[in-house]
Amino acid sequence: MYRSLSSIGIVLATIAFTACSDSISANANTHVSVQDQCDPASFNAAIGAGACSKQGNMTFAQFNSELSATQQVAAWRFVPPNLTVRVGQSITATNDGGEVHTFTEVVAPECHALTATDMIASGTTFTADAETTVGTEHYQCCIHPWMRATVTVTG
Ligand SMILES: [Cu+2]
Repeated sequence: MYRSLSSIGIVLATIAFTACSDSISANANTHVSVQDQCDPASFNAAIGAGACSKQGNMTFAQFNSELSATQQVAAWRFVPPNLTVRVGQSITATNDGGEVHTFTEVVAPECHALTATDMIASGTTFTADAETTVGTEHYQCCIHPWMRATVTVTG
């Protein structure tokens, strides 16, 4: 009898552990892809060498045209824009674009206090501070302020 009860306990513990890790990985939600479509020839000509280090399909003129018309450029974005994490988890942001971006948690003046370590070079990954409180947090790229993500932090 003891033996079967302890076996059940092990099975239940395994199910609980599996369910727990499944719910974390099913979210796949602690990672954000930072994206843009900068065309290196025109961006580097306009901004400077190295401004765009990956092959994208939007010229600098097209970028400015869309920005002027809509105050944003849709291809410059965080994917996904909405994430859910638990307290204690942090979000990593990989720059899959060609320009430098930031992934900065914003409440008020964070974008005015950036340092070199906040810059996410093309092809690199940045890990934000672990979330410490339940609630809703907002992140943005301080260079392209329409690039935003909303993070729901659960207990
Ligand atoms: Cu950006």
